[in-house]
Amino acid sequence: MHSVTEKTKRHLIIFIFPILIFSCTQPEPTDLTKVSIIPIPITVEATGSAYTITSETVIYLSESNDETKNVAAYLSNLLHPATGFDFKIELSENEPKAGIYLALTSENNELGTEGYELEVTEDIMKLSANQPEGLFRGVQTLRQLLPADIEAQSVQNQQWQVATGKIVDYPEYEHRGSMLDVSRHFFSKEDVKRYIDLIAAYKMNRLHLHLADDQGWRIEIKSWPNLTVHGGKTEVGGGDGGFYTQEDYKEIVQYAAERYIMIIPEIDMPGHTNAALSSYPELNCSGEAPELYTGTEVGFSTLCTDKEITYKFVDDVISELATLTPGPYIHVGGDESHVTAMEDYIPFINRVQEIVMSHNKKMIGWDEVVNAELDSSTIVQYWSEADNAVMAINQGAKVIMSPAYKAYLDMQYDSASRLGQNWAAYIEVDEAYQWDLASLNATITRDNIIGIEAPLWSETIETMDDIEYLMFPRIMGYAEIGWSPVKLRNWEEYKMRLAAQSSRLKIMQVDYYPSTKVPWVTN
Ligand code: NGO
Repeated sequence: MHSVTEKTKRHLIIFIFPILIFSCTQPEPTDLTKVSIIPIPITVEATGSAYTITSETVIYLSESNDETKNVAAYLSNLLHPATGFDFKIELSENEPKAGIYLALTSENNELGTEGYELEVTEDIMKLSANQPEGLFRGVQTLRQLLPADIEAQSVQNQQWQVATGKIVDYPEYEHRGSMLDVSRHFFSKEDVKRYIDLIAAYKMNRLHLHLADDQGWRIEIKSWPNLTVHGGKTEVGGGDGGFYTQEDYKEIVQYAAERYIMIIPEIDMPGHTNAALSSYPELNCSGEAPELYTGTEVGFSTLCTDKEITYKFVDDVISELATLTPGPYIHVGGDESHVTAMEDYIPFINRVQEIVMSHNKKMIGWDEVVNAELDSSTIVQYWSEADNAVMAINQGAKVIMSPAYKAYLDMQYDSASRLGQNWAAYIEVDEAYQWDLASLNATITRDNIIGIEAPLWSETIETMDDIEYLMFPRIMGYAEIGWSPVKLRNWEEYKMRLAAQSSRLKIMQVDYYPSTKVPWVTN
């Protein structure tokens, strides 16, 4: 199929021979179609030769603005530690003869805002896209085309070859993300940044932060300071909690934006609110504040839905959050409000939806919010009841797919997993991969789905290593489910691509779960 023609053979001799003389490392394979790329691109054509990045390589930009310069700097920072090269970044409106060329074009409509085209010859590596965002996604592909050692943080003495050919690639779904629960256990700003880097590597574009729950309130709200002073003090198990100041939060939002990832903040209500109720007695129907909670039960707390102060509170919180949030969404939770009567829950959600919209944001809620009267701009996150997702669609709302039995990153892989829960399912790496968003239910069709989100709830996890163990390798499969069309996805083929990622993950120091379902390749 991808036979090496006589011409490419000659090229191989001309180009690889000098390399063999000057270095003792083996050249990388030069068949672009054989390189493991996750998520799998739409089309890949190989031309059987190689481009080599050297200390002389220049990164050229077709247009110089803050965003393109940012992508070029990101690429240069990515390549610098392992290569040791200091890349010059230069403007070149016309295509240069050699080097790495990041070009904005408007020639290819099918690429949309996130798509890219990568053309590699022996002389030039040309990445083109309609938007800087597409260039950024393309850089993630480029990264996987280089030897795994490119991820090393110290200089590696080897050849930096990329197989020649052409890739055209764009996402299936607009919304591809993960959720991190920073409430049950608090994770530092640095951990969140690493989380962002890890999902960015697989072209995800959303990070939903679960910022408040029974066990902790994690975002500074200046008009209600006790939420963090008191409500952020602890976490599951009784350890020190923590919270993000608004400055920290802005830094996270900015860091994510530089990687074309939208932060979606969530304040869960009216249930899952013990930390808030414990911080302000007036939010309780009894007028008395409960103790802080460090267990893992759910469904026991509720805001007092018929007190006016409750809506003042919600409006203040959403107002500050909306100001901190450049993206269009505020997530208001709405799940498992088991101690809120349905006749109180419905008007509460209706009113909260109005508040969110009054701050020019769109509401997202867990699937129970379908019991209320949803605005057509509201998005429903399906996690528990398919019937709720169907009700959402019947109300004209779009759906984010996070069915717990398929997409929850906190589910154990199997009964021996050292972390996680199993109330929804055990989710092995193959189970996590082998499903299609638009085929779970006859009513939840492609048109009604904006994408996928894989939530990582943190009842059982405390450190970045713990996060990585539950996250990897499943997150790579979820990224592919969101990015690649279903007709290109097949477990038997995917597991080989995944297996080939193991040295890369090791060099990235990702503490992944070494599932026996995957024939891991260790160098
Ligand atoms: C449920 C619950 C969360 C738990 C999680 C654990 C939703 C939307 N509400 O998902 O509070 O942390 O399960 O898997």
